[in-house]
Amino acid sequence: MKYKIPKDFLWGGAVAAHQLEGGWQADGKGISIADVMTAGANGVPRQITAGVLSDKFYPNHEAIDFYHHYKEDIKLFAEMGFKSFRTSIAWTRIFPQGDEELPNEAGLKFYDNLFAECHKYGIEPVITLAHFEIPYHLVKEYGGWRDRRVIDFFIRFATTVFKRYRHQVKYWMTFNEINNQTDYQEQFLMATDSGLVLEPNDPDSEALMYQAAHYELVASALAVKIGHQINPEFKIGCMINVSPLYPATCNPQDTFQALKAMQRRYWFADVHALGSYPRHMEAFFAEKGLRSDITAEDRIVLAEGTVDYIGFSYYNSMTVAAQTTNPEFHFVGPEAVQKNPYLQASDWGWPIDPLGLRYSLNWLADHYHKPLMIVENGLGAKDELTADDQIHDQYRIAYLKAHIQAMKDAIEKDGVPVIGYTPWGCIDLVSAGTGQMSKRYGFIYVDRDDQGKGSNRRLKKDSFYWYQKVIKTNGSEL
Ligand code: BGP
Repeated sequence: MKYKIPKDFLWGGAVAAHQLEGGWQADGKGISIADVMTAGANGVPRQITAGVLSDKFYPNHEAIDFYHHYKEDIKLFAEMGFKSFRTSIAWTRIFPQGDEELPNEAGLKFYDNLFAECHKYGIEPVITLAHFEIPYHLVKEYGGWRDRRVIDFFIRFATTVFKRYRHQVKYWMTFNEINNQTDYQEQFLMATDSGLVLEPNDPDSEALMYQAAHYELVASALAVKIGHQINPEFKIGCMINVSPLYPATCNPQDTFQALKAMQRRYWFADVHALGSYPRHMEAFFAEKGLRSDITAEDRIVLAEGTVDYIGFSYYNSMTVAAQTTNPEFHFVGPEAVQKNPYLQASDWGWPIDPLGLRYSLNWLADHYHKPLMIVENGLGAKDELTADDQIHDQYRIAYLKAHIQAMKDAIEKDGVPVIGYTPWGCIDLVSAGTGQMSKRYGFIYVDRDDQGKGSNRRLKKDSFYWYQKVIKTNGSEL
């Protein structure tokens, strides 16, 4: 029998609470790390301010006001034929400060309503627990995930929502792109992944990253265990950013550098899926003298709380070359990354590589032998609105078509078990990396600009009708 995209395949779209909900103070919501991130631009980093400052613009505060538009938006997703909708539960709607004993009922109610609206159309919610949304109070008072007590606060949050939505939500993910912080020199990635707000070149950043990541991995494993007790039907996954690393040349030095870079970026998935640290990381910690607080009890938890599936984002591949300054082949970031002469790039400089998605799917299947879900993929691009309210986004269709074809090849020719595809930003939203609205991913256009001005009206792009057909034909017509 020929391998095919399964009949119950979870076609859909993905977003995150802080990038679209707005309503940053609605119904008792607290301030999250995303609420203190200013707008950046292409090549201009976002700043993380010390609290909310009155003279700064914070694009996530209002975002696209999904908080008040969700019924209209879900109706549009249903019209496209979505079977699933990936979003996150904003931690600060449920526990505004993060360390309270009791949850905020009004916040819980919002997600009751949101999930009911999804189910009205047969749309399965796929929920991320932590998507760059740690309560700012935990950042300020505890220093984010460097503090072991944050595990308990996270578990209280996870347990609360697992219980509340045990009949509404089946698919969960713990930490969004937990491995972004591999680039520990990038302040923004440390803040969004782990609530670590550090000075540039902080000499402790590497050690702090491994400590924070460990506590997150323990929290994730505990959540998996608790979730399965609350509802054994739950499918709880991890969420890894996958950008496969290619060697710049066939020089063994570059090839070995690429291998070490893969190890250094993807060990997080080993812990999530296999339940223990890979030996190459233990050896690396020993060699570097990095001594995190990792207890024997933690190791048991990690082994007992392995994930049910691997959720991952894929936007691009990366290419690396060995550096004479790095004879041990440690992957230390930007200086090793090269331009790939075989690939075009997006306007934001992200290489476009559909075969890299097939490569990633094969690599993940070989390593983890678990179902895979592509929970983010897409092209951030500038859209132009015509005088008669059309958006002819052929470039987006071309990108998605090539990537879905690559996914189909992986399923049909390579036998990779893929259970869903939720392209990123199915409705235009605030970019995480730049804070821009003009970096658009959606099938649905939202009339709002980088300064937060606009009517917020929703319009269907050409890609809306194209994706509708893809879903309707279960991927046979692209
Ligand atoms: C991932 C994040 C998303 C998202 C996406 C696109 O890293 O999980 O939150 O925004 O990338 O990135 P950007 O918004 O920077 O274009």
